[in-house]
Amino acid sequence: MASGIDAGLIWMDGTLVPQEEATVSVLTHALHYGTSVFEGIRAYPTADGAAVFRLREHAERLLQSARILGMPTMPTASEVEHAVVETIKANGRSDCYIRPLLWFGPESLGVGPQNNEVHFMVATWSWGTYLGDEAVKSGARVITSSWRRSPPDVLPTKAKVGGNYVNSVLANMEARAQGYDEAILLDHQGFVAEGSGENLFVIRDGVLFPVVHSVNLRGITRDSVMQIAEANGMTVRESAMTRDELYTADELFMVGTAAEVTPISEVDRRAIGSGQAGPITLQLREAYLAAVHGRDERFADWLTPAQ
Ligand code: PPE
Repeated sequence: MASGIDAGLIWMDGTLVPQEEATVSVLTHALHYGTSVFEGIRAYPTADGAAVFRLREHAERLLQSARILGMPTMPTASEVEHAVVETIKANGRSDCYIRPLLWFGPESLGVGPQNNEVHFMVATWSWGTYLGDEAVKSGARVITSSWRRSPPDVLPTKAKVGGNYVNSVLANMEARAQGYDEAILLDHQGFVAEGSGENLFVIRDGVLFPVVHSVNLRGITRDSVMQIAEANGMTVRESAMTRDELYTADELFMVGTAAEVTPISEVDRRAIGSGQAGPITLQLREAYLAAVHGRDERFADWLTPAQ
């Protein structure tokens, strides 16, 4: 089966196998009902070789997602970390995206997964800028989606469950079909939630406002950027936001493992600030990239060697 992704060796239930052999049955429960949980992690080259960024936090969030979905068995956080490091080592890549996935298998079909086994894989591949090099340089052009973020009594929004991501897929497809880079989702009352795969930050009068909403994923990049900004002397104030407050921001940016720190230059055809990537945003992007590449000693604890 041809894939445009070159993942090399993939960790499948305890062994490393070539990508072509890392396959599942079409009767896989997760394929029919979205009953998988996943993580997105990155490894970066550092002066001491490949290092995984905030591996423990990602492993723990994966297991929290599994617990939320009610998976009866799962690896331990240390087993997840081991699998990630072994997969990176086996492929000899120092710069890669890492996708651990737990899913209900093909042992039975029907909505209830009581008789389905939980499987575990880790794949790694090269993944450059998430929204394109142009978005990083000049700022992403985004729209407010007509799709709303699911409320927490409909889907467990704190969990990275496969099925939840249909919401993100629809929002992202809508934005791309209209020629934009990404979609921002509001909640059912109109408050800003997050991007289809990113958390949002506003800058106003030199103050950093991480957008807060109870339906958002507890982003690890968001937490990292907040800590970096504080360590660099910025005032950081988590804040709920409305759509109009985005329009009048001095600067706006998105963060995520895949997106890293991506400036936003336009929302709903309105220029943000100067209509370019904001200067403070670009400084924070550089500071984030310094931390993930091991060039900032203050954040050395965030790196796990993988070589
Ligand atoms: N919100 C959502 C909905 C989300 O999917 C992500 C990550 C974030 C916020 C940021 O979380 P964190 O990575 O912990 O900072 N999105 C992942 C999936 C991207 C994809 O296309 O797949 C990611 O960035 O890896």
